[in-house]
Amino acid sequence: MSIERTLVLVKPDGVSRNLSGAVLARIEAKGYTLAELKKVDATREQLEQHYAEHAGKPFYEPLVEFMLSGPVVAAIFEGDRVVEGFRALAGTTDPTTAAPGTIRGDFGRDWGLKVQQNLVHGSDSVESAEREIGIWFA
Ligand code: DAT
Ligand code: MG
Repeated sequence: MSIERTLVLVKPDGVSRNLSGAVLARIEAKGYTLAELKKVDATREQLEQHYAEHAGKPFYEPLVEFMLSGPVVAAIFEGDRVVEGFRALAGTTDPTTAAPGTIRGDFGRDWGLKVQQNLVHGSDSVESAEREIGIWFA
């Protein structure tokens, strides 16, 4: 057993489409435990820290602007191997091609050159999770 924590964000597209509950329900149904939950208007500073690895990439500024376009729902989930478990639930980055059965694959698609509208963020490693939890739940 390796009990981990992961940082989940329901992005502005998921919140504005009233899908926050559906997303959280899938994570709980998988057997992960909700530890913290809040709705938050992200700041540019938070997003620059959160997405620091992507600074300078062509999609970085549109991504930050998108994340500022409305509230997000931030959650910490706990469980055995929850980091990779949630990434599997979320599906691959591009919602158009994410596998059906995943959050991105079932609820998302490319609404017009907007891969960033893929409903959810999930930490990609235990180390990333701890860093990101510090940004959103300081
Ligand atoms: P993930 O969210 O699957 O971990 P990532 O960390 O590579 O993906 O990128 C962070 C976010 O940036 C991603 O959720 C959506 C956006 N993004 C990634 N690649 C993109 C691209 N080629 N064009 C537009 N947005 C992109
Ligand atoms: Mg990522």
